[in-house]
Amino acid sequence: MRRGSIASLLGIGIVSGGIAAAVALAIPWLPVSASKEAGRIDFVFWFVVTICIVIFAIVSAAILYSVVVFRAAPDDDSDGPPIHGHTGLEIAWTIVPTILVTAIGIVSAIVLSQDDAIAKNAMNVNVTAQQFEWTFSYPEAHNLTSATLMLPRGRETVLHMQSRDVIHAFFVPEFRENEDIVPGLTTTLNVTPTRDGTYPVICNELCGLGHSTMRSTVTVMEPAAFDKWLKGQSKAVTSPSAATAGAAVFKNNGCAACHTLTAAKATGKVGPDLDKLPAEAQQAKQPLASFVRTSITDPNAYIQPGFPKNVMPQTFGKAIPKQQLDALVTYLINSSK
Ligand code: HEC
Ligand SMILES: [Cu+2]
Repeated sequence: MRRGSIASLLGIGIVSGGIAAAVALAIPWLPVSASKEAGRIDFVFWFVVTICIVIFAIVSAAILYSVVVFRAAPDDDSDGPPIHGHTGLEIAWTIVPTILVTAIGIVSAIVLSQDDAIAKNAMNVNVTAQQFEWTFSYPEAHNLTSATLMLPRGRETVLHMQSRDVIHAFFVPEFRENEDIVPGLTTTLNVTPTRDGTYPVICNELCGLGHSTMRSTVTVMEPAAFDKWLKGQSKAVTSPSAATAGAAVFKNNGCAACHTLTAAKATGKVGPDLDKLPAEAQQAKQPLASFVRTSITDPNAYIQPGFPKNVMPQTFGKAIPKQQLDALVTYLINSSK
């Protein structure tokens, strides 16, 4: 091959590789990375992208060079020269991809096993998924339940995930991880947050009509702030005073987003006004206490006229521990009097 052709091949390769690298780097394709696991997964991602850019540069150099240099003249109708392959080239383009794919496989396996390793001081959180709600609970804090996931920065958390109906999937783009939640199984996912902030929790498995609304948030905070939150809330929800405990359970489980309750300064309008519970129980022809309890644990058992079915989360019956549910019911009865 002539010197000139090697130079032009190199030139085209560098230009097209440069364009591809600029597109990869200049556009923020990924959301911020907020966990140790995400950092490792990003490493695999960029490892593969780099290989792709190099291959792209080589292939586009060969194609563009051939298009220009070997173009047939407009009046040239003759056949091209008969070519019977090139053993050396064929060996090369078999061995090089084999090495690259094996390298990607090894790097991925290392990252997967690092992400799956459970640290000694790992915290456990239970995740309950149900069309179309998330509930998180803290077994180390009297099974305190929360509608949003709170995590301390810098400590590994193991999520133990269960579904009450169909297959869902837990996905936080900033954590890069995705794990299916399958009825009858408990699947786990490790996350070690590294960056304070609030990120979306998304159901990543088409799970029914409300799939796109099956969202919550995860808030990563300073370890000290997290301990304060966890201790404070677990003390509140287990308080012997139903007013304190019930108010905390009401707040943590996101009831205020949908319901009005003056005692809790809640002004939600999606569900019935809970200040009017006695009248609503009468209308349903049920004793107040059992009406309130069943409305929380099995919302579809009775639907308040004028309000939609399947909007109130169905997860509370399983997720909220009995003692905290008792406090919530007492709190609602006392607050609505
Ligand atoms: C996503 C919105 C939403 C959330 C969150 C929610 N609810 Fe509801 N709730 C509703 C809707 C809608 C209804 C009416 C349909 C029905 O009767 O099930 C309802 C009904 C009720 C009722 C029956 C009231 C009546 O008059 O029939 C009670 C009690 C209740 N919710 C309590 C709660 C409590 C306590 C929480 C938090 C643990 C909560 N809800 C969370 C939407 C919600
Ligand atoms: Cu889902």
